[in-house]
Amino acid sequence: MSIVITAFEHSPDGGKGLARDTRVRWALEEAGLAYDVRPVSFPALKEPEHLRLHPFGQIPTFEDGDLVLFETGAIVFHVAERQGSLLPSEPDARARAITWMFAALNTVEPPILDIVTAKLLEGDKPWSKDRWPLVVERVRARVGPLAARLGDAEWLDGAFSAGDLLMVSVLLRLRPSGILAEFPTLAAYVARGEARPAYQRAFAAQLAFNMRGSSAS
Ligand code: GTB
Repeated sequence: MSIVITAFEHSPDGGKGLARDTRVRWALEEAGLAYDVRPVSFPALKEPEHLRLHPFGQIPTFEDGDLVLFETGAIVFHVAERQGSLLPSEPDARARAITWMFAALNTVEPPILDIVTAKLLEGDKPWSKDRWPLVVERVRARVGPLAARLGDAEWLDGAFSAGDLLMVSVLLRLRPSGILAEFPTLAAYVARGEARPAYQRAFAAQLAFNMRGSSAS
């Protein structure tokens, strides 16, 4: 059985790696698991064939034989459980790494997504300028304590884990706003994540996927 994930047929970011298939690709690369990618167009996301895989009509999904998963947290967790290196085997360390997975997705990602919403979806609203400082403050209120906890450590809790993979993936989306650069230790943490060979392979794969069909010069 081979693993198949879904990705945007053409990601709106043009291959900057910001769509969520990148974190799943990264986990699969860290785990050394081969996978194929099925492109899905925006209209097809909401059609019955895709809704059978993903009730909310989104990417990414993960298929392995009869197993179908959605939600990047669940997919990364499944990959980590299947192949040892992304979660520690010692039970307490494993529980702490899983805690960081939840923290990335439940606590740190929501205010960061609000930045994207405020810029891309609400930027033209008359109240957008008034709301912006509040949105930014809510991000700083999450990212500041995260930076304090990380300190000068390489990773959040010992060796690199699925918690770091998700946290780096979430923080990457802060970079265009300039807020990541306000926290140099976190910016360096993200850079360490991006420097991992598995991330590099995942990024290159999603870029090539998004560039397919474009003419070479
Ligand atoms: N909680 C889910 C998960 O973690 O898997 C969220 C999945 C999700 O938001 N998927 C988005 C999607 O399918 C793609 S990643 N959206 C289509 C829809 O909802 O109809 C979000 C995303 C999209 C585009 C960019 N970009 O171009 O920069 C970045 C991130």
